[in-house]
This record gives sequence, C-alpha cells and structure tokens, in this order.
Amino acid sequence: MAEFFPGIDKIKYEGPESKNPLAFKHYNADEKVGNKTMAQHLRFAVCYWHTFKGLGSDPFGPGTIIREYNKSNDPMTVAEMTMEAAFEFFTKLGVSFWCFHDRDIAPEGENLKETNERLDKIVALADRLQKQTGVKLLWGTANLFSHRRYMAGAGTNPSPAVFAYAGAQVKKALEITHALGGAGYVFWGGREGYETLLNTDMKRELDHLARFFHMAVEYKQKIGFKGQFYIEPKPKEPTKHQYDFDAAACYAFLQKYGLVDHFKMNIEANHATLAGHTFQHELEFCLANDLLGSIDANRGDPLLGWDTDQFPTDLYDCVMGMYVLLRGGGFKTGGLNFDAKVRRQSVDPEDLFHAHIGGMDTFARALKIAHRMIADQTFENFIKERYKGWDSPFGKQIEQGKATLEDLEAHTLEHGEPAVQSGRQEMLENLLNDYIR
Ligand code: XUL
Ligand code: CO
Repeated sequence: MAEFFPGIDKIKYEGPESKNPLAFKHYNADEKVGNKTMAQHLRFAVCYWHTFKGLGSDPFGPGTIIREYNKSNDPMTVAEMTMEAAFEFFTKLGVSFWCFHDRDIAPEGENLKETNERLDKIVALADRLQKQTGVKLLWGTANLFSHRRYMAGAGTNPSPAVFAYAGAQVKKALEITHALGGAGYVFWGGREGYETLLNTDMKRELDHLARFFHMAVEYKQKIGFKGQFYIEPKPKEPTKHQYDFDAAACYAFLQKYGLVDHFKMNIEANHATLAGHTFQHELEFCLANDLLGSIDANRGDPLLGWDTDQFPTDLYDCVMGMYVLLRGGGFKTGGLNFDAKVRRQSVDPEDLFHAHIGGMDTFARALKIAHRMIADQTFENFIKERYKGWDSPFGKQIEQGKATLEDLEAHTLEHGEPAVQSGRQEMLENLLNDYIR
C-alpha cells in the first residue's frame, strides 16, 4: 500500500520537556486520570471532511493545498486513495475514532442508485481498514447541504421531492453507519433555516423537520442500529437563521415534537460562541437537561464572527469544557471530534499532524486540570455553600412546592431584609488560575 505521509512515524508521548514538535507533551494514551486512561476519557476522533477533503478554499480563492491522494482523474480512485491515507493518518496519530459525511467518502454518481453503489464500494474498504487498524467510527452523517438540490434545506425544504431525496440519503447513511459499527449518528441542520421570512413558512418547516427526525428514529429501530442520535446546534451559517440555534432551542424543539428520548446533543465549541454563548455554557445546559452526548472540538476567533473551525488550543476553554463533561460522568457514546481545519497557508501534510497534536495535548492538559478541580471540590463546595439556604426547612418547603405566595409574605414580614452575600467572583477566578498553570 502506498504511503501518503512518508517521513512521519507514529506520534509518541515524550513528556512536557520534549522539544520535538511531532511528539505529544501531555497526551499519554494509557496514563490513568482517575479510574480511566486518557484515551478512554477523551475518545479523540479525526473528521474526514476538513482533514482529508478540505484544501484551503475560501470565498476569495480556491484551495491552496495539494495532496498526493488527490492525484488521479478518476473520482473513485481518489476516494480509495483518500480512505487509505485517512487510516494511515489515524494510525500514525494514535486516535481511536473517525467521523464522516456520506459525500466525504464517496462522490455522487449520475443518480441515487449509482451514488449508493459507490458508497458501498468505499464502505467495504473502510470496513477492511477499520478491522486492520482497530480504529472505530464515532459517528456518521449525511451531507444534506452541499448539492444545489438542498439550497433551500433538506428536511425543511418547500418541496416534498427534495424532502424525499434527503430521506433516501439519510436512510443509506444510517445503513452504512450501522454497517461500520458507528457509536452514533449526527444531524447537523446544514441549510435547515431561512434567509428571509418573506418566502418562508416557519411553522410548516419545523413540523416537517420533526417528521423527518421521527422517520429516522423509526428506521433506526427497524434496522437495529443502537448508536446514539445527536443534534448539533448552530445559530447561523450557512443560513442567516438556523432552526437548531443552540442547545436550548433544540431542546424545546425535541420536547414539543416528542423526540426528546431519542436524541442527545453534539456540542461544537465554535457554534456555541457564534450563538453568543461559551462552550461551557452549552455543555452545562446539556448537563442540566440530560443531553450531554458528544463534542465537536474546535474554536473560533474572537475577532471574527464566523465559523473559523480552528484547532482547539485555548486551555481555559478546554478546561471549562472538561470540567462540565467530567461532572456529567464523561463520554458514554460520544467523543472529542476535531471538527477543525488547518489554515490556508498550512499546506504541508505535517501541518495536519501539528494541528491534531496541539488539540490532543490541550485536551489532555484540560482533562488533568479539570480532574484536580473536581477531586478538590473547590468550586463545588463554594456553590454548595452559596445555595445552602435552600437546604433549610423553609428552602425545602419552597423547593418541594409546599409554599404559597402568602407563606413567602409571612416569612418576609417576620424576618425582614435578607442578608446579602458576596458572589466572590474575583476570588474564584484567582483560584481557577491556580489550577491552570
Ligand atoms: C458545520 C459542522 C458540520 C457538522 C457535521 O459547521 O460543524 O461539519 O459537524 O455535519
Ligand atoms: Co461540527
């Protein structure tokens, strides 16, 4: 088999003192943090779309990146070489998982039948490579946003014919994800949103989207696919307003349409910040509502208002994310998928390694720090103390729904002005800094 990343050996852990840029300084797969190894906690996945299909194009120019595995005029040969390159990369990097869209791995044919035949061929190769390497599928998904037929959405398209095409595509994507033993399946609402309400029936579109999800749930059960379904919230881009705005909007939608038992969230850091939230906020909302599922690990640029999908290197953000995740008991079916792309000037194959090594080392540090924060109970104890009034008989009476407004009035008349207490924000921020060093 051809080697697509020559000159790069398996990436090793060399410790924090190492000066080797192609070594891990913090991620040591078999090292235990608490009762699990780093690999078991972090469940890193490489995404197919950015890492192997992204070539650095932007609205001002085409790609800048040339890859050996793209050097053929036959699209199926390219697809096969790319899959081989992908598994070489996963193995050299030492990740346990990968993620893909149907159209990343095999090009569309003349019609759905030919497209599905192409997929089957590539899936057979992926299956063989999974077995050879032990790398597993974290989740699969369908690309329902690139082809022009989906310009007005898929499950929310004004045309039932487009809705049907999208349904057929999801049917196949579920089958191949199941065949490859996927631990999950993601629905990111590609173009499920609108540009202008002058041409949009919002209520009808949302009803249709719910029908679409119900059909997917039914088919999942029919074929016996046990993987977890995830919704991936995003507030905007590509549409001006995406229906899956944030975790709270998705939760309201799932509850209204009776879907809440079938989905968890796939939280992407850069989507959280686009929604005006922090990564931590979105995860905390999921933790509070039993929605924690999986993570698309990346970051935006605070100076830019779009989805820059940069590799996660901000230790603070990653610590706060891991702090929520560990308090929620860690991943079950999910993992940390690097939905991130190298910059347009990072044209060398080795840049893919630097990018992923950086992201993995950052999360490894974040894991250790968050683990210490939880072991010490520093912040938990502070919060417990802050809310301790609710553990008093009076607080309990309210929490248990046994108090009326008259009771509140009587309490206030008897006790007068409540004592105020400091929130101690600065002290807590200083304590956090003591952990992050
Ligand atoms: C788009 C995005 C997608 C999903 C999968 O912003 O994050 O790549 O993760 O469709
Ligand atoms: Co994503």
